[in-house]
Order: sequence, then structure tokens, then C-alpha cells
Amino acid sequence: MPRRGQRRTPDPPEGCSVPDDSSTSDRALRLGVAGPVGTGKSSLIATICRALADEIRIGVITNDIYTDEDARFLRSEGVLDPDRIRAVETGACPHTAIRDDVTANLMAAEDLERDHTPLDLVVIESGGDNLTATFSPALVDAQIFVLDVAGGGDVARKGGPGIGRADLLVVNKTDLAPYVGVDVPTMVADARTARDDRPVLALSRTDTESVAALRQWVLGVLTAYRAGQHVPVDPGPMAPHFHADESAPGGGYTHTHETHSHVGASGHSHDS
Ligand SMILES: Nc1nc2c(ncn2[C@@H]2O[C@H](COP(=O)(O)OP(=O)(O)OP(=O)(O)O)[C@@H](O)[C@H]2O)c(=O)[nH]1
Ligand SMILES: [Mg+2]
Repeated sequence: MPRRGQRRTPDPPEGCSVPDDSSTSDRALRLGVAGPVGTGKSSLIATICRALADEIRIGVITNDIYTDEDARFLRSEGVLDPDRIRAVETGACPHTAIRDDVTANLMAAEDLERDHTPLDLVVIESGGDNLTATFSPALVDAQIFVLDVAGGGDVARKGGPGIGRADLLVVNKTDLAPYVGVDVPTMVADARTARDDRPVLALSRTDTESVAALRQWVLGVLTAYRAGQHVPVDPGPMAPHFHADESAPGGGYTHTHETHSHVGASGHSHDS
């Protein structure tokens, strides 16, 4: 039975250094929040902080490609001491920093915990990405995948590792459903089917009942983690995908997360 803070950390991908933090057995629960661009990840983290900041000690790490926009948004919400919100600028496709080489995020989490010890929860927001982005279990203990109703009622049926196997799938912005012609119960039922009945939460930051359910879920995972009963699950790697790049001879390159390399349209490989 794993104790608090003990994770079944997989071997890091080739060429990638993951610091050994096996000594930090009392560290905070690390919770990842991933999902497509604009589905409400930062707002959901603000909601978690608002609901729980009086009860538990929280820190947040945001990931953006070029900016610290999300960290600045969260600081402006006034939900946490601003120094408890740290930004990682990934400088590359966002999933690289949460899946392939998680070093920058691990270091940010360790710095945050050292500066504000003891923390109970560190929430890590992925940069907005596509349906296949997932966190490495070397970085987080549990992960939430966020969809929103404005992305279309059929998105939940499209599957993918985050939709299928994240610890919690959130169908967000349900208050918008009447305006975008989405039937929330059908979307949630589709999501449950895609997830073999793993948890699905229909959420709106304006719906207090759903916010209470989110709060309860986070506390439940934290309690299990502290009791050594939470076992991190890897939803699985991203599917290989294509990155558009006008400067490349073939207009882009295929990017795979299983071999940890980019295979250029010209046939050349380079590290991610
Ligand atoms: N109506 C409604 N709008 C929401 C809700 N949650 C978030 N939003 C809005 O959705 C937009 C995107 O929210 P963010 O929290 O920035 O989304 P994000 O996923 O962090 O975006 P990226 O980090 O850019 O991928 C903002 O305009 C939010 O105000 C909600 O529950 N209801
Ligand atoms: Mg965000």
C-alpha cells in the first residue's frame, strides 16, 4: 500500500531528466488540470482556491508557451497570496512540459513547497492544448481534464486519454448550454460511457452545487492521498500529431510522444 507522497514513478523518457524526489514523502498532493484552450482551466483553479483556501494550504503553477498570462489572471483574482502562484513559460508545445520533460514543473513545485512549507495541495495548470494532452504521473498524483459545453456536445464522445482516463472529467460552463444548444445530461452520459463510469462533473462557476461537488472531490483525493490510499494513474501518452510550421520545407513536422522525438517533414529528427 503506497504511503502519502509515495508514487509509482515511471522511468523518465530517454534523454529526459526527472529529479529524484523520493525523499519528499510529506509533500503536497500535486493535481494537474489539462484540457483544450479556453475550456476554463484557470477559472476552475480559481474556483478551487476560492472554495478551499481557508481550509487547506494551496499553491498553483501555471504553464503558458510565451507568457505568464494565467498566473497574472489568478493573482488578479485575489484567491491566494500572489507568491503562491508561479508561472512556467514552456517555450514549446505545452504538453512537452507536462508529459515529456517535466523538470521545469517539478522544480517549480519543489521551489513553491520549500518557500511556503507546508502546503497541502499544488495545482498545476497545463497550457491549453488538444484532446490528447495528459500529465505524466512523474509530475502529478491526480489529474482533471476540462471540456466545456461551448466546444460542442459531441466532444465527450471523441475520447482520448484525458477524456477516457483522467481522475476527473469536468464538463464546464454548463450555464452556457442553453445558448450553444447543448444538452448537458446527454453530454455527461456520453462522457460517462467514454470513461467506463469514472467520475464526471458538470460544472459552472455560477452553480454553487457543482462548485461544492468539485470541492468535495478535491478533498476526497487529498484525504486518500494522505492516507496512502491514492494510487496515481497514467491516462496514457498523447497520440502522434502534426505541428504546422511555415518555415519547415514540408510545412511542419510530425510529433510523437512515444519516442520523444520530432520527425521533421524533411525526414530529420530532433529532440523535443
Ligand atoms: N459562462 C462561463 N464562462 C466561464 C466559466 N469558466 C470560465 N469561463 C470563461 O471562459 C473563458 C476562458 O476561461 P479560462 O479560465 O481562461 O480558460 P483556460 O482553459 O484557462 O484558457 P487557456 O489557459 O488559455 O487554455 C474566460 O472568458 C472565462 O471567464 C463558466 O463556468 N461559465
Ligand atoms: Mg488558463
